[in-house]
Amino acid sequence: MPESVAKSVQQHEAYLGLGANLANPVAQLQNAIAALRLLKQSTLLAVSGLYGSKPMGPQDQPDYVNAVAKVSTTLSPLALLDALQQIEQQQGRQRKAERWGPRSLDLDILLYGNHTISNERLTVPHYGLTKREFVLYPLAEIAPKLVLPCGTPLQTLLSQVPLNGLEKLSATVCE
Ligand code: PH2
Ligand code: MG
Ligand code: MG
Repeated sequence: MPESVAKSVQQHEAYLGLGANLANPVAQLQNAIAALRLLKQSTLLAVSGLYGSKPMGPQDQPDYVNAVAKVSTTLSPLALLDALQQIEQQQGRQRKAERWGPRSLDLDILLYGNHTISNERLTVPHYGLTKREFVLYPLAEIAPKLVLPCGTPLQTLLSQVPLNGLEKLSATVCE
């Protein structure tokens, strides 16, 4: 079979978490969204507003800016992860040992269709998805009726997780 026929072209809808708290976080997220528009084999379908959030983890770090984006992609989960890590690198991310420490840009795969994935590089759904207000509320803005692969409606999780100071910022994302 020719390679062009053998290759899978299945589209998957993936939700991505964006976060930053260093080096002008609003601009970091705006630039990341511009990069996601150019992501190979993918189409950016929706982006939430930008949200200011209190740091989870060490408290001696700046507040974060968070958002969630939805893409349709034919990239495999690991190819998508590679592409996201490349964008993090391009925007000057320095990987540090400190868990939950400050960062100029963090791009996480929250959901990849209805798949559950567990290997040494990637866990999907993202392990923090169900507990983090800065993921759940932006996600609900673009996918209010979403049901997680485990069968739990997003709205059920929202009712269990307080805002914890989360606020939508007036800064916008370019069309
Ligand atoms: N990301 C972290 C650690 N803590 N806190 C907020 N508010 N938002 C984040 O995106 C975040 C965090 C590490 O990924
Ligand atoms: Mg993260
Ligand atoms: Mg990450």
